[in-house]
Amino acid sequence: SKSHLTYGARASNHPNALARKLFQVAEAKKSNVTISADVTTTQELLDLCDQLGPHVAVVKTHIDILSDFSEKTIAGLQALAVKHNFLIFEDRKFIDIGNTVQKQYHGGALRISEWAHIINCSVLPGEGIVEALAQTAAARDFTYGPDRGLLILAEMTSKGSLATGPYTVSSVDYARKYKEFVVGFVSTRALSEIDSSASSPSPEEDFVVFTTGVNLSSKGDKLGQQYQTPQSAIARGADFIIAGRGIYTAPDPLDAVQRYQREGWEAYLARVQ
Ligand code: 5BU
Repeated sequence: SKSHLTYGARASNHPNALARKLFQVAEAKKSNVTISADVTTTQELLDLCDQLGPHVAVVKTHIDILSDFSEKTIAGLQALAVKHNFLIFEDRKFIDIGNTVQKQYHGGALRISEWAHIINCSVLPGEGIVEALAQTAAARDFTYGPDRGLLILAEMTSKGSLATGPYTVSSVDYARKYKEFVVGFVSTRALSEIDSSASSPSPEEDFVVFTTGVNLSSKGDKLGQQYQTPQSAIARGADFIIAGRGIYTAPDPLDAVQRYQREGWEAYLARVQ
């Protein structure tokens, strides 16, 4: 695992353009925070991104929960991503046959491939889903540049999650097989030690770990969400911590995001020392 190295060192060595950008942004802003911006109107989303943007590396969206998604949503998000130097991750969790996910990723009502730097998918359908999304991203590169990447949903934070065991191992196998497009995982820990019958860790591999379910003031919610702190997530291997309600429902979200930024950065510095 490369998790003992600084983001700067990982940025300079990484073969994937999007992974390099992620690490560069983290280093430049001294932030490994991803805000999960789960609000339901365009105005709330853009206000939140403008207010918290200086303190986060990534904004994670669920674009289908907006009641008023439009061209304004996309244009606004893209402008704020440039203004505050953050990347956009649409947490769409694609999970279908290749032919369907290509249509869900590119075009449709949401036009995800146009504005989301990062997407994620489950490998429950098998490796075809990864290949299909990679093809679509490659085709779009002619227009939108090489800055598109996929995270494989290797584990989930909810109670009783079935994304464990052989499912998680296959997630790692497919990430290694499609490493030009797969930048890493959504998981609760680093997975680079996994050595399976289909794949083994290689010395140069450097998958980026995003960990959800991060909250400083709660242990979980009434619907099965389970939380850990920034410190514990990063000690377990998270490169980017994802927090939603812990930040945007705090009495003062700006103060909260700065607290997550500080704790996340201190935990990172402790890990790379
Ligand atoms: P919260 O408000 O910090 O609990 O929001 C967590 C976000 O991360 C929310 O958008 C979920 O859809 C997302 N999530 C998660 O909570 N757990 C997972 O395993 C995955 C995504 Br994958």
